[in-house]
Amino acid sequence: MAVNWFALENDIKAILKNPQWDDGHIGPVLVRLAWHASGTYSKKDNTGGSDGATMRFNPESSDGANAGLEKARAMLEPLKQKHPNVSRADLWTLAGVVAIEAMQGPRTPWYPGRTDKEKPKTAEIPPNGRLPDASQGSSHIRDVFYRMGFNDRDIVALSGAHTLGRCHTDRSGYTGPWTNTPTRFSNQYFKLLVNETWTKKEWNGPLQYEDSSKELMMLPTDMALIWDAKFKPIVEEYAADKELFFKDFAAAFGKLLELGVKRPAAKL
Ligand code: CCH
Repeated sequence: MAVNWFALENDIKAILKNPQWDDGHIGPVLVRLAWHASGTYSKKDNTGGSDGATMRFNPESSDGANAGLEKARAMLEPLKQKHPNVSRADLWTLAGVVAIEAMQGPRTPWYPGRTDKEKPKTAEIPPNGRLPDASQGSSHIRDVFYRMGFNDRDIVALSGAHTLGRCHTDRSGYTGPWTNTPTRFSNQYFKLLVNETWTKKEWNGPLQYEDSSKELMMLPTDMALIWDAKFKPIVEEYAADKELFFKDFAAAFGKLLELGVKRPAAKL
């Protein structure tokens, strides 16, 4: 039986606002789930990516980079039960798309057709360490995103998702939001990177940066975008032109969600 995509999207929209969750909204963590499910892709051997919904299995489920995402997956599970014909791989990626649009972002091109692996062989589950390490710099970011098939412009555009959500000491070890509007998709992240003065936060946690109000944060990988001579002009473009950022983000995020999907290539 076919999935009623219209009803499913409406059901996703209906669970986004949640007073029990950070900032009253689960959209940001759903975007992170869609990204981490997809960002394990390696173009070298065409492994990883969202197809298979392999994040349910070890070692991917216990990758430190995925800490906290079990909660996001659990929040989507009732929708899987209500729409049994949707694969979790489609549900997790679509939820990220619906969340961004509901938070006033662009509509990302998205296509169904992923299937769930029920008993994946070890080789079918991406190993730990494929997702970026926030403590590192631009050469690491390039290694990770070039492995997926992205270029510098895509990397900067995708990083703009950090306009949403926040860091948690019990998940990544970092703390705080990047912007004052963590549930509204915008180019605020780029504006802050360009216009704020960022200094090292003095605390016992991992190295992160704070703005002059001490309420907002940047990871070392975020700072790398303005310290790198090739990334910086792209950050400045997006800081100055929200529409351009939205257009480039939607294209790059759409490409991310397609990585490794085993069906006839979707038209992007
Ligand atoms: Fe990210 N991200 N991300 N990120 N991320 C974190 C949270 C979010 C990195 C590290 C972190 C992307 C790229 C990178 C989101 C979307 C995207 C956290 C905090 C770390 C650390 C996790 C916690 O403690 O809860 C690094 C490193 C990179 C690249 O180098 C990309 C690409 C995307 C999407 C397109 C979103 C959204 C969040 C907020 C999650 C939440 O729970 O609020």
